[in-house]
Amino acid sequence: MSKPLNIGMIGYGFMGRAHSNAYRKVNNFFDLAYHPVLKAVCARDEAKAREFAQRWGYESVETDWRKIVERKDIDAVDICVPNNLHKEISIACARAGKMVLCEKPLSMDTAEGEEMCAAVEQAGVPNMVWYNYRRVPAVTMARKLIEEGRLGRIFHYRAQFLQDWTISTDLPQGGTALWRLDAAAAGSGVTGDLLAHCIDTALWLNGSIDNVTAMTETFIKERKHNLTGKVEKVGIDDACAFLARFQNGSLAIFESTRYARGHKALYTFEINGEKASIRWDLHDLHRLEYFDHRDESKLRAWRSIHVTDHGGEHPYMDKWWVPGLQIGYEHSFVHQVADFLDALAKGVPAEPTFRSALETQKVCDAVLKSAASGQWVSVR
Ligand code: SOE
Repeated sequence: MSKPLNIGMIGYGFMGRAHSNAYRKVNNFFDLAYHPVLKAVCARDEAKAREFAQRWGYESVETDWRKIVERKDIDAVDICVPNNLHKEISIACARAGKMVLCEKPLSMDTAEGEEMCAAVEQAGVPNMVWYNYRRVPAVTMARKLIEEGRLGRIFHYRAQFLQDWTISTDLPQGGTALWRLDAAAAGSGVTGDLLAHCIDTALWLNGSIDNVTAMTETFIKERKHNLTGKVEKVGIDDACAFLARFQNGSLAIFESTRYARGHKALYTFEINGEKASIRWDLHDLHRLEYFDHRDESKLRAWRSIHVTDHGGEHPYMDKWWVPGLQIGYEHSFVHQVADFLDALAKGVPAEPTFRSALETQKVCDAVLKSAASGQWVSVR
């Protein structure tokens, strides 16, 4: 019999749905010592919170997040609200002895992130940040191939995250669904929202980054603000590109924008090693492209591995359908919950912890600092 883990969810947007779906599905597919119980969802708008609770099966509703933190019947709090609220809620949860699962990015900046790490570590509460792309089976497999030494010495890391949803000058900033355009709520634009994903994956696959040089641009300088009703200066970066040097000596180039007409969520990375290369594309997320120079020369080519096989060789896939049948975006969240519950049972940290996610925050801060100064900036 698995033990209940009572969840309090704060926020009910896109990520509230992705995480709720994961909590509901996880025990249908994974054998775990715990099962999530959807105790309460919290949102300021009670009617909307009730509608969400009914749709996803939450037992109750709160309209003040502090109530979730105070409730004795909640073990773990899931924070799915804009970035400017992550710190206050996480620290309150830690002080109340609650486990914390926080949506990415960890915080508005490194200084806030440090406080959050101190709070969860002092309280000794399990904590994790939702960098879900690590749990796409093809991405997890990329890590296995690198760990096995198949690529040899790494020379290059290349990542992009391209979108096109903010090109219209009429799009307002601020408020529900549009807080990602408001610097006061988001902290930054594509750097904290999209490059944070690329950086988290890169640090996980290729180790630490030493220094960076970056450029950012805000193409639309003013937008109406939904909360004030006034036209206000836009404070976020619409696009950001940076060069980086990894501690292992490899060179990297990262690019992200919300102005790449035609691209909705094109997250890609490519890694070139001495012996082999790999590349991955979110739009084809169940495939891992692999080139191995050690192959017989007449057969040497990029192969496209359909990461759907069983037998433990293709990560997570033995938990799903039969070999050859693929899974999608939402499953990365199911895997992250499964790993969290498994780690909880074993009494070990679930990655990325707040402390690991702080490394991504440090790189984001260095990138923004470099873009402002025009200088190379050290991450340390
Ligand atoms: C932005 O459009 C966004 O939803 C990010 O906030 C998510 O983290 C990313 O996974 C997809 O794009």
